[in-house]
Parts: sequence; C-alpha cells; structure tokens
Amino acid sequence: MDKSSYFQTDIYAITCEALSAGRNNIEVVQQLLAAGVKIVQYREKEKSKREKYEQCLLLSKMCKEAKALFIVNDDVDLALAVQADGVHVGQGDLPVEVVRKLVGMEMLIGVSASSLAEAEAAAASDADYLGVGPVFGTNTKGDAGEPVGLDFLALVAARSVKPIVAIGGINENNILAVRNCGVPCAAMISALVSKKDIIGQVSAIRKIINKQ
Ligand code: 3NM
Repeated sequence: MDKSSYFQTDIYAITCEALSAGRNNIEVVQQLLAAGVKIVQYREKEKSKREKYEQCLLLSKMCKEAKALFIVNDDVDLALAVQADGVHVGQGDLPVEVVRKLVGMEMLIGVSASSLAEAEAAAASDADYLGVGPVFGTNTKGDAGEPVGLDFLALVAARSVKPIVAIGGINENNILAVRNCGVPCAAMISALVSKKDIIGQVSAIRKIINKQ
C-alpha cells in the first residue's frame, strides 16, 4: 500500500503510557496491531530520550512486521534513529521545510493545524498530511486549545488536497460525525489506550463505522 493511502484507513492510534491502565506502550501497541490498526504514533511526554528510543526501536520493528505505519511525535532525531515511517510535528516544532531537509524525501511528515491559516500553510508546505484538532474537548492534551468543531473540520477537509487526520476528544460516540465531515481517519488516544480490552474497543468502533 502506498504510504499516503494509509490515511484512508479508519483509526490512527497514539500512545500515552500514563493513560494506559498500568500497561506499557509496547503491550498497548501489541494489542492495537492485533486489532488490525494500521497507523501508530508514538507520543510520550514522560520519558527520557533514551527510554523513548528503546521503546521506539521495538515498536518500529513491530509495526513493520504488521505492515502498519509507525510515526514518531515531535522528535525528528528519534524518528530517524529508529527508521520510522513518519514524524508528526506541531506548530511549535521545527518548520516543515526544515524537517523535510533533515529526514529526506522518504519519510512522511504530519503537521498539526487548528486554524485555517495553519491548514493553508500546511497544505502549501512539504507536509504529507494534516492533523486537525482538537475537534472536541479533550483532557489528554492540556494546551490543545478550544475545540475547532465539526464545521471547521468539514471546511478544512473540503479545501484540502492532502489527507487529513482528525484529532481531539474522538471516541466511539462521535466518530461517525467526524467521518461525515469527509475525514475517514480519526486519531485517538484515551478512547483506545485507556480501555482494558483494546481489541474489543477497536472492533466496537469498527462496527459503528461499518453500520454507517
Ligand atoms: N493533539 P484524546 S488533541 C495529541 O488538537 C493531541 O492537535 C491534539 O487525545 C490537537 O484522543 C490531542 O484522548 C489529544 O482526546 C488527543
């Protein structure tokens, strides 16, 4: 599968060990991959670079074996060191054109956008996809800002020639509304990693999507 067609898949899972009900990121990603999730982002705010590196080395290998994309949040050096498929940067990180110079042409670059100006800049940049949010309120990211809402998501989706990943407060109760905005791919942290039965949760979400 061409790398950018992964963003037509339904679920973009993001790690967060602190929300993972006592499990580590490796155990959680094992479950996500067993559930058939095809995009995994490593996002970990509470570990040293060395600890993140050790986890990412293993996760990168696990994702390759499962034919899932492995994307590293923020750390361009970490993404390069573990030969990740992609790196995701926010508005406060290095500019996309600088990231592109560092990672070369092969690696996917995702960039977060929460306003039309940011979405337009991302569209004109070397980014491969846009993360748009927070769509709904979320407790997972303290500085996520006010929700952008579904109308905004639909507007950005209609204008964008690049794939969009919706993020922020998405769960089994609102994922259909997200998809109805023309955005097939939803990023989720708490709605996945905090569940005891991750495989069951992914299958419940997919049942909802497939009933559409
Ligand atoms: N980025 P949950 S919202 C990591 O709006 C992140 O860019 C956001 O976690 C953005 O699925 C967010 O638990 C947190 O709401 C998403």
